[in-house]
Amino acid sequence: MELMTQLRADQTLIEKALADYAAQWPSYGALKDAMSYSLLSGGKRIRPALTLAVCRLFGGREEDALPFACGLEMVHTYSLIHDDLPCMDDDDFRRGQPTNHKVYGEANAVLAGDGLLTAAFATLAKAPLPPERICRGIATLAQAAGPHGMVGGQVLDLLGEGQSLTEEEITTIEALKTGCMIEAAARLGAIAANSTPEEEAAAAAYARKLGLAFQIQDDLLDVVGSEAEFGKPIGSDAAKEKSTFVVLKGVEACQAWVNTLTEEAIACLLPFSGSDYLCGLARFLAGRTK
Ligand code: GRG
Repeated sequence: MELMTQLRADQTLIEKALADYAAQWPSYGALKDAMSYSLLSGGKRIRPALTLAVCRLFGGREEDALPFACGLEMVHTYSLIHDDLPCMDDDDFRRGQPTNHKVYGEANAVLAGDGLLTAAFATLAKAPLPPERICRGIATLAQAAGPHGMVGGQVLDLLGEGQSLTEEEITTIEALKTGCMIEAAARLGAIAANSTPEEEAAAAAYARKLGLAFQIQDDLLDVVGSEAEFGKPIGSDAAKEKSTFVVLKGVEACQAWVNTLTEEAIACLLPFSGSDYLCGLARFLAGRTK
């Protein structure tokens, strides 16, 4: 299937599954609305699409990977809600719409994030897989999302505001904050497919390169992107005096770096037939504008 056709089909599958999970949440106060507002508000669904694609690459069934994919997207959504809070990045817009706390208030936004984080693991637990693989999936996501991964990266990111960081320090922060979840997305697909350890390692290596390229592209869009497409004000990193790859290396060097990392990501999957979609996805993300 052509790249965009497959990506749209994956996004449609993921949207439907997420909406079905959301429909089951209880309507206590604003909780269901606040959780659904951010979960169903036009994310690109790159991480869950990656989970499905890696599962297919290694001969697995989409329906086995879908609960893993959706759970991971719930964790991603919680992280965006909390990241936007006044006590963190204090952002008013995300995906072109007011942020969760702007609509529902801070307490509801905190609780919507907490609800999504918890519901995520219940969702993984429902995967139609043997218990041992469900446990590996849960452990993989917990490792990536928690103190060893995204939460750790967020702490370092907040500490780094207003500081001039080295390339190594920025790389560590971004690998933890963004990279771990993208790597987990690939690993979850491999686990759902019951891949060999070598296959999972190759998918993880691809995802690490992809994750770094994704983050650099995000930094680039904050400088040279269009606010209408990016969905939030341009220049917010500079306003917060954040050390980013673009501050350190400049726009042109970062654009070249994204292209190099993309080709390195693709090289990780060359031994596997049927990797065209994932190769195309890497090139598509390198050219993304939102
Ligand atoms: C609050 C524990 C905690 C963590 C927050 C993910 C994160 C950590 C912060 C987001 C900051 C940010 C903008 C990072 C750049 C890369 C990134 C994660 C972008 C957002 O992901 P997309 O582009 O978002 O996949 P969509 O809207 O498509 O879901």
